[in-house]
Amino acid sequence: MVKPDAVSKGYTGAILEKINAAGFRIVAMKQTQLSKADAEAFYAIHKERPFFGDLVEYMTSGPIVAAILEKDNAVSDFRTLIGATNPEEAAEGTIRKLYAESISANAIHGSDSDENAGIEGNFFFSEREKF
Ligand code: 3AN
Repeated sequence: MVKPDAVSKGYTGAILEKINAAGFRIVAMKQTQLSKADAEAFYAIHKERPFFGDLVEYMTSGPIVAAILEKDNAVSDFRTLIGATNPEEAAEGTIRKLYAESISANAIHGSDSDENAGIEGNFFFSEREKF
């Protein structure tokens, strides 16, 4: 998911180019905006964290771009491509180093396991939207 900070600054195209160049295939993609209920459900795993309220507010603040990506070792390779959660700690050349503002407005989300990738893909897309 390209997050609101990156979409609003016009970084979507540059980020998708890096994703394509890294060998990911786009299975599904759309620009949409999360409701409060959507964001609370998507980040339910973080609901006890002190930053949950701010995270939901931020994730609903503007459009996001959701995508399903396919590649061998996709979860791990995508996390390498996006860099550390905190852009100050992200490696040179990673998407977060290049495009993120801060630990909360950090440009992009990537699933942390194959299981969650399936759940998160189904959150945004129906079966007939996956190619
Ligand atoms: P990642 O997105 O790198 O997997 P998670 O899953 O630990 O990181 O956190 C989910 C999201 O919550 C992050 N992308 C970030 O926007 C936000 N977040 C994580 N840690 C913090 C924090 N310490 N302060 C503010 N926001 C945070």
